[in-house]
Amino acid sequence: ETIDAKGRGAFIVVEGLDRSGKTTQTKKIEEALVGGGYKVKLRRFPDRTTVIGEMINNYLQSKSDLEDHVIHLLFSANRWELAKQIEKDIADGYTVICDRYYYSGVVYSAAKSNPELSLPWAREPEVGLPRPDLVIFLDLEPEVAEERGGYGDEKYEKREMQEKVRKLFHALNDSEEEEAEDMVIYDAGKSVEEVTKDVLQSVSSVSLAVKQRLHPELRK
Ligand code: NYM
Repeated sequence: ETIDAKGRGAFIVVEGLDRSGKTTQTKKIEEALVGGGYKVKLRRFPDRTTVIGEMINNYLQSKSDLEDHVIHLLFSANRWELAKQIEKDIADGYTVICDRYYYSGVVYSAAKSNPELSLPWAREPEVGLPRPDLVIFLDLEPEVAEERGGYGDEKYEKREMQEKVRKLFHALNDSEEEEAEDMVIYDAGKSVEEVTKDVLQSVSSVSLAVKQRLHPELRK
């Protein structure tokens, strides 16, 4: 059966700890999909090219200090300012592969252990953003991440914070929330080739399902 060229693209998110190989795997997914004849667009959050993205960048590089709720809302606003474009790309048939999304948004903020910024509070500003068809979580022990040449010197790139982030990603995956339905966890401690092989299995089946209209609409 021929596939309608006007079908939408899939929305695929790659999540994980710092140094888990997200950026490498995002590129591998892109190569595989392009090779399979899909139209692909890559995105990453934070998108540091916008005015809001610049504020986030200054915060991450400790050039500015922002109150916890403020930086949380800026990360969210950075997604909202690009949400319509993502929806448009998907409707135009592009498969959008996104390096981090609101799963990082929720988990990194909640990992600060600010009693006024709980996980449920952190989720609220994200409600209504386009929901991915698949979220790949690249799981890595913080010890292994450190062996991979250590973290950079941006905010959050410290062992203690990474441990909390990892716990919260797992908690989200074990929760009753819809985030849990979307997430597939892969062991990012394996070689790049092995991780790619694992990841591409999920990516291929989701891309095909979307192409065959088995996932009819992009959800919110
Ligand atoms: N981060 C990323 C957040 O705290 N909230 C968010 O919503 C997003 C998208 O930004 N340590 C954090 C996680 C990372 C940092 O990301 C920069 P990257 O992928 O290193 O550019």
